Amino acid sequence: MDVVSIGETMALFTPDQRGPMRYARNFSLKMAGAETNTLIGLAKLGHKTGWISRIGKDEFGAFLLHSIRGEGVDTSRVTVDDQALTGIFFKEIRNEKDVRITYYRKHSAASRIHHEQIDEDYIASARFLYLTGITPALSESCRKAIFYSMDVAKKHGVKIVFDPNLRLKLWSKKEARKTLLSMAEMADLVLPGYQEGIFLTETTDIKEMADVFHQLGNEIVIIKCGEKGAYYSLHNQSGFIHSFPVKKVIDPVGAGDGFAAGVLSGLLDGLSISQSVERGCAIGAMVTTVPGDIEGLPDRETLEAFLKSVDQ
Ligand code: CKP
Ligand code: MG
Repeated sequence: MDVVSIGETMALFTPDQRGPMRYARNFSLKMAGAETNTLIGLAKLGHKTGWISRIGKDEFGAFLLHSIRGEGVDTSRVTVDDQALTGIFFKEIRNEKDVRITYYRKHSAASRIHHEQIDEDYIASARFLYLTGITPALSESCRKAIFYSMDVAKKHGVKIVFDPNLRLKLWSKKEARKTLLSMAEMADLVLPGYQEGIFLTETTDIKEMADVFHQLGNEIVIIKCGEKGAYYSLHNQSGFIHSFPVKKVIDPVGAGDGFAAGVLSGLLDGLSISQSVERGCAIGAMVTTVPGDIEGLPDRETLEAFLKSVDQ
């Protein structure tokens, strides 16, 4: 395995028309979950990825399993749970700056992820363990499973990559800050968005922000600045990569996960940090140009073509 991840993926409904969802009558069904968005992005680029999760023994669970497996992600460590249902959520796009998410995921099958289902050998076989701050917000058993998986990764020298993905609809600021900082302390690479960085470090200065993460123990810090680009910092070097222009942003959700896929793919290919961040920015941009979280993730050929088109 190149990258293994743990988290919840849900059936996603988006109204077929823009504007308040109360007037929507027709919805499109897609799937989304930060962790599988990244794993699928990596799989499309030819990397070996595996997903640890729980789904309900229901039709949405079957839909997720077929789709994720179909995208080339290993699902052999996904448990089918007959005691709870697969979570669903709605994405209401009023305009590209006003996207509203409504979750129906409380007590979902994935919220029952348990440390006893985490296969030590499976994590040990990976180069990277990729985690987000969404999973520990789902339940106490999820939080335990996440910390257990990080202990396993540390024991076997597997690098931990952490995207805080702050979701204040799932927990309080106090709980979120405490848990996300403890996760960050165990990570080798952190990928916060700029606003998440402010929340966790209480500074708006990007260099100071990176230093706080370095002091927590992070070797590589990459701060995502949305349409501006991304700042990266290692102990002995830092830099800023400008984002790629896109004609029109259709749906910004999932860009961060695409970015993570690009960075990880670059590192797996042996690229430098700046080149890896550049690949992250390219994929993040591509994801925003189509509706849905995974539909814009490129294969190698599409990525090359995109990079060539912006070069000209
Ligand atoms: O930070 P991003 O916009 O890249 O993340 C989006 C994902 O997992 C989305 O797929 C959704 O299912 C979620 O974050 C979530 O649980 O909020
Ligand atoms: Mg994010």
